Amino acid sequence: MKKKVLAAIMAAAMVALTACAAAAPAAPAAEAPAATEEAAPAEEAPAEEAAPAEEAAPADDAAAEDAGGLIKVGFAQVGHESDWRTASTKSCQDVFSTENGYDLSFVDCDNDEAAQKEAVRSFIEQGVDYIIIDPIIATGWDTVLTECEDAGIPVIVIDRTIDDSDKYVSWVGSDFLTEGKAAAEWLKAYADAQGIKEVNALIIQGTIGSSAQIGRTDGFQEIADREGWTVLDKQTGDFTEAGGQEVMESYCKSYAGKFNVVVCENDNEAFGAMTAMDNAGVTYGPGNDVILISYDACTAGLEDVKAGKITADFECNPLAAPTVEGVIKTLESGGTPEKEILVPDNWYALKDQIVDFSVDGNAQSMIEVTDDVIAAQY
Ligand code: GYE
Repeated sequence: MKKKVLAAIMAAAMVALTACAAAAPAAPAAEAPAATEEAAPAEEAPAEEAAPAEEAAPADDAAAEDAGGLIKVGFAQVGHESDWRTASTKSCQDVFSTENGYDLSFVDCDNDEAAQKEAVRSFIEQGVDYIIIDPIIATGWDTVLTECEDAGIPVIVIDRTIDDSDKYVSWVGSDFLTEGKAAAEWLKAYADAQGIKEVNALIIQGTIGSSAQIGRTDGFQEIADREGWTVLDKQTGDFTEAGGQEVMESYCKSYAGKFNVVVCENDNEAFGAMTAMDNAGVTYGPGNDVILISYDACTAGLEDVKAGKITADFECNPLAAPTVEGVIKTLESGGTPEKEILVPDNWYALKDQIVDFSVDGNAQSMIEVTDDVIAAQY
């Protein structure tokens, strides 16, 4: 997929993202709300007293009146599986608040694809003005997006991509393939600098079929193939700490003494993998048995980089909501937003683990993790 960066929008988004990053402390995943439908507006319009039949408002108008002039937005969120997700939810709830002129109907879909489609259909029934979807998996969307189109409700896709339908106005998210390639290109440069000749890697994947998993796995594998590295195994940890721990426990038994790189496709999986390696007596981080690579770079992930546990962390920025609001404002004023809007990411390590590398010929820079960097992170 070809990604287009719209300089003007991104410049505005960067200001908003920076402000948001400073303002939004990360909440631990454990504190994430359970799968509930929050802020669902009242289903029925208050009955207008003795309104003559011919003046009765149709259902859609009644719904609009309910919102009291607010813009009604339905957001079908993936779930609450990670620190990243918690930050994404908080960012959307902050941006699409009543004070900002929105009536947000938020559904935590608890990583359940069927529940996510149900949520979208419930938004159509409610007659919302806009639907935001963070698609759990990348395929299976055309039917429900056609229903949104038929209802005249614009859909904005956030974070993960929809790969089998183009019936949405805009997608706002990160380039997961580049994240995967960046992790591998960094590893190549770091291994060379350390005189490490062989790479025997284990990968703990995200939710299979999600575009975040597909991009990170494929990007890493492409460079691994080019370099002739051995990828011993790939299994999913479903982007959760418990999943990461379970997969790593089994890897520690099956591949004892055979691996020197572990790639976790998000920080929460890395937290679980570290517990499993601790229990198995495997050491990780700079100068130890295993080079541990992770994605997301949430606050707790960067703290583990600082503590010399995660060797390098490849960010995925969850604060896309201000950019999504920009898309809605463009639509409200009759404009046409960009179809694809990229949220930029950064790569993080301690000073001694920072090496020069490029991705697709583009030189990359890394950010040294310090207390100030951690304090400013989501
Ligand atoms: O990396 C992970 C989350 O879709 C990019 O989903 C997101 C991923 C993120 O659960 O932590």
